[in-house]
Parts: sequence; C-alpha cells; structure tokens
Amino acid sequence: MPSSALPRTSLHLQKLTISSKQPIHHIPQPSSVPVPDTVACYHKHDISPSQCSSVLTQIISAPVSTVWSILRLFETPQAYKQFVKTCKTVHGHGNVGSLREVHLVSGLPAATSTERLEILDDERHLLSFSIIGGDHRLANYRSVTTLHASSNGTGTIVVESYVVDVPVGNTKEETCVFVDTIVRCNLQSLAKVSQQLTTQRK
Ligand code: A8S
Repeated sequence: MPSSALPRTSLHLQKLTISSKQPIHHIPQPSSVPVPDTVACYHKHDISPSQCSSVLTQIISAPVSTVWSILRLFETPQAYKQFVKTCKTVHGHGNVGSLREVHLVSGLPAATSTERLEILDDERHLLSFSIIGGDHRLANYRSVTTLHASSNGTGTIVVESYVVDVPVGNTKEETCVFVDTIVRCNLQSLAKVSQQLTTQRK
C-alpha cells in the first residue's frame, strides 16, 4: 500500500484521543450562561490561521471566593485537575512567571507538561497560563480563566478560553474536541471540589 493511502487521519486522531479508562461525565450546560458584557474583553485572543480557540463556561454552586481559593493556587493543579498525578514547581512560588512541571496520570497521550503562570489577578479573579514544554502535541497553548458572581450572588460562573496550534495532521475541529474535553473535565471537577468545600464550611 503506498504511504499516501494510509489512513493518516485516524492515526493522527488517535494521538489526540483520551483513553476510555478516564471516565468522562458530561453535565448538560445551559445554552447561554448569563455573564457580564465586560467578560468578553478578558477572553479575546490573537489567533493565527493555524490555531484554534474555544470558550467554555461552568456554573458552580459556591461563592467566587471559594472557587478562587482553589483556582489561584498555580502550584497545586492536582487539587482539582483529575488528569494531573503530581506537580513540581521548578521556578517561583506560585507568583506570575512561576513554572510548574505537571506529571499526568497514565492512559493519556502525554506524560508531562511544563506550564508558566502568565496572569494572576486577585481583584478581577483572572488566571492565565501557557504551556511551554512537555511530551504532548499542544504547542503554543494559552488559556484564560475568569470567575464571575452569578446574578443571585451565591454562585459562580467560570469562563475559560484557550488558543492552541492545530497539530500537523489534525483538523481544527479535532483539536477543539480534544482540548474542550479536557477543559470541560477540569471545570466539572473544579465545581465538585468547590461545592464540597462550601458544604464543609457551612
Ligand atoms: C489544562 C488544559 C489542558 C491540558 C492538557 C488542555 C494536557 O495536560 C493533557 C493532555 C495532553 O495531551 C496535553 O488546563 C497536556 O490543564 C491532560 C499534557 C498539555
């Protein structure tokens, strides 16, 4: 069989697939989450033609202060990110410019990721990090996460956006499906952990 006839797409797609060993629970999201107009400006990314970008939202039944207390700790992403096994700070102490080396659980198409804290804004409840290394296929990944009080004042709306290069051999759609799945899982565990903390504190 000539190499051009090889099923390249499925091969490359497989490289971007999360193992079925990781349970992925999709909680239905409301089609439009009410967030203030000012939110959009935090989530504007410069995107080149070879990149893809997406925005995800998550409603959490916990105060902004509780969700922020978990999210802002750059040195311990394993507190809520289920794909993270261990994390070592290799530069800084969780302040802007800190570098963390994340080691992932087995069954994923990657084992490590080196990440840099770009923005930590305690007033705006905004955190941004970029991925600068690792054995994975997500080059030039950058995300922004912001927290907003829900209209009744007791809950939190999380908005997370990202931009990343589309890996050679994959489409924008495949890349977004892959990254959206990871981000969605992270947001759902952030909701779970924040809600548990809120119940404990009552
Ligand atoms: C985050 C977001 C992402 C993390 C991805 C997208 C990653 O940690 C995983 C699998 C990969 O193939 C890429 O907020 C990488 O953590 C779970 C190792 C970077």
